[in-house]
Amino acid sequence: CHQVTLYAQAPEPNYDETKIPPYTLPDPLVTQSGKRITTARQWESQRPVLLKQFATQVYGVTPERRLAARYEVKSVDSSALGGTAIRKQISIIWTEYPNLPSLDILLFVPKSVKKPPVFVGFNYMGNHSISTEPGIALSTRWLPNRPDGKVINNRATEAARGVQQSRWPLELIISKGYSVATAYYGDLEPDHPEGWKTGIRSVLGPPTAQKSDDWQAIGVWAWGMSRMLDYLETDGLVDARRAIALGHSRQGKAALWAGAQDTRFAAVIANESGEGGAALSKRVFGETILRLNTSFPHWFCPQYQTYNNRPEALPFDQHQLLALIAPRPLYVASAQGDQWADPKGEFMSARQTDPVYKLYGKKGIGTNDWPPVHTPVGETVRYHIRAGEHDVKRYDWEQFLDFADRQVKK
Ligand code: GTR
Repeated sequence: CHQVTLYAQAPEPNYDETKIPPYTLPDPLVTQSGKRITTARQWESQRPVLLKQFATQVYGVTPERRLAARYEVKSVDSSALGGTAIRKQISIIWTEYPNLPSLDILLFVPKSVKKPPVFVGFNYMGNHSISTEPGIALSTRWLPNRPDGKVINNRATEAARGVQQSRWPLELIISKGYSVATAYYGDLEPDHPEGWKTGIRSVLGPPTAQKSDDWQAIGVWAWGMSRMLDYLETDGLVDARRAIALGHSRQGKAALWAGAQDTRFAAVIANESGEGGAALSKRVFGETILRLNTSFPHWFCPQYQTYNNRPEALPFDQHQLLALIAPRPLYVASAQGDQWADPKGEFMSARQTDPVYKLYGKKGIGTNDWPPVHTPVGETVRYHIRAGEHDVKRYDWEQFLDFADRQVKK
């Protein structure tokens, strides 16, 4: 079929630094009309222009219409995680559309802290996958099958509890005085090309309009992070003004887009977000726009496909998405075993935001030298590369928590 042909035509992924075609990155402090930006205020008047570019060229336009929602608290357990945390399950119910799946939030709050900051991020395999606590509802939604049989016929089995708990070191997070709000990203749109038919896009900006800037799945997930934040603003247990958007890989892309659009997020963490996330598109290394759009035709807006095989034609690059987080704290993390995501391109992109943070008197990455593994660099913008594969590990969380202590907790 069409997709397979496209993929077969894609050049072999490049992993050779010497084979990266020369490219020029747009200066984040120069406007499209060539004016130099020298103040934070000028930068802020430039922000909407850039946001619009990312909407029309990459992620699609987020619909403005608000979906009416009702919050239903499903359970509260004040002796979770060995008595250290309150565990709450809340469903966001889309009241105008009773057939739409609810967005089911799982919230852990440390008992030792009043109104703690909160990490907000989607999980990949259902709320039950992040912990083995039996009180967590087993997701009944479509899930990708697992070779170990823990998800069969696209449904979770009891054996799927805790399958991704290593990505969510809850005891560590709680002991450091942070809360966590997560939900299964498939509640909003199951992650496959037909997923939109049972998700938010079936009622909000459906792709049937066939517009080049239609929003797609990454846009939906980013939108969903803001809807979680809407709820958290109503929950007195946490401090929603210190909400940290966090995402790994495709959810790292979504977290960046959420943080760029929704300045209520106090900080953003993008773990191994790669192409279409933190990595520079014009730097041809690992995954490319063509590969991304071929494997995941439902993630980005149709217009993005016009840059397949010609990233040089993009009027901007992903460092400008990162700059849209300024002056808020931003963490970009890579893994050595995840060359597909172009760790060096993620670093260079983060580094490129320094002049924008400087307008606010903030220090960003502060060095051109890509650091060795396990050597985080930067202040308000921080970066590390970890040894090991594409994943979220305890090491990553340790760095995120230290960063949050310095930049968000205060
Ligand atoms: C890969 C994709 C990456 C990244 C990753 C993930 O297959 O090529 O862009 O999103 O999946 O989400 O784990």
